[in-house]
Amino acid sequence: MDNQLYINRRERVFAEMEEGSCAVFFAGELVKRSSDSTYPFSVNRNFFYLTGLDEDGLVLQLVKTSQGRKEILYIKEYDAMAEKWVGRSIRKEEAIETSGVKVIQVIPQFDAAFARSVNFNTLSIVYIDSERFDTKSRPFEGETFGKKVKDLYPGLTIVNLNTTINGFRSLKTSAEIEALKKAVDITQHGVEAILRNLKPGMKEYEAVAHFNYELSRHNAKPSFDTIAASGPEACILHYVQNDRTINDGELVLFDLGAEYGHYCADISRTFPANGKFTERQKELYNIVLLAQKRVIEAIKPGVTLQTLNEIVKQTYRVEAVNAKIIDTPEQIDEIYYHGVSHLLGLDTHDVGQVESMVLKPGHVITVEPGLYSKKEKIGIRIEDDVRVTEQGYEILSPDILKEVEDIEAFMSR
Ligand SMILES: [Mn+2]
Repeated sequence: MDNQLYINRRERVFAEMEEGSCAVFFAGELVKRSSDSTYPFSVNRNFFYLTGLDEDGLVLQLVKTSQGRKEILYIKEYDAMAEKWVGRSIRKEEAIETSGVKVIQVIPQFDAAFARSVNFNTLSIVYIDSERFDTKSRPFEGETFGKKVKDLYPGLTIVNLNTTINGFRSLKTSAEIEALKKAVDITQHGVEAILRNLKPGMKEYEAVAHFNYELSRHNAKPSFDTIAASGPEACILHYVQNDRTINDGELVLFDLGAEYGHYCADISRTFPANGKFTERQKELYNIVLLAQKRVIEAIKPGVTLQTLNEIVKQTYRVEAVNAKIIDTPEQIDEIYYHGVSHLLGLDTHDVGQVESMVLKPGHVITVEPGLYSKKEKIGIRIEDDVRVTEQGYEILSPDILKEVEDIEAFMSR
């Protein structure tokens, strides 16, 4: 993607800012794992969205005054020793080329530069980007920065732009759709590798290894911890132990995805370990598939996620009772206990979602009904990634096997 994309996105942020203000965004820091090792760096997705840059420590500052607009990017100082040990950091020319920001300074200058811009530009508002999902987790850099500014400059107003940028991110451009399709395509390679190798007696993690191998081959990594849940474990929604032996006659539920260029695929499939569904497994599987198809067909602008979820429940109230999975429609919560959709993008559970969210062209959502019968030791989930278009929908993952006949035919090869 060329840098005009990022310039445009920052323009949208500027448009939200008052005159006499600045906005600060952080790429994030490396997180300590143990001793001298750190977790793999994961860039703040809003920072990446605004700059296209993926390196720890970077800071973006946007200033809007009566004199005009200024963009400054702070990168690492050249450090010969660090380059020998951990590799080269981004150079000024590369940062300009990728992000389109023209003024580049080094990170140690940021504090003084921020103080100067507050004093000399007589700023009254500082915009931060602070996200928090619970009260206990480690604060992100935007939150820490906001607290510091409040402490040092009690007269300034702090405004959080997180929801605004999340709103921008929830509507995808065609370049983003292409990136998602690429992630889905790699995921399909991984799923087919699983299907070629799946057999009774193997450990769940062995099946996952085939998936991971395909991802690595395509320079991708998993979007999230892969779920490979056989038999009764499939009733646990986020089962990631993956250390059980897969038995003959069981179904195996896979929930997985490739992340490519930071865009995340999220696919679920449920396969028979020995390559052939039993009649009962087929019966349950096709109920989930029916619900999934009904939901997909209902997707168009104006529809809410709640309505989509209701389609799943409506289907189960009839079909699950007919199939005697439950006795009465009221027992549906025992066999289906999650939502059918979430947004997808730079995050697997992408930002910008609220319960009552109304679909618009450009939204990309998952469609993932599940059905979990503890009694029968069966868990089934079928998940595809779908883009909302002007008229309706486009399935981004149309070629990943999901019909019973197609799965069985593929596995018998
Ligand atoms: Mn999902």
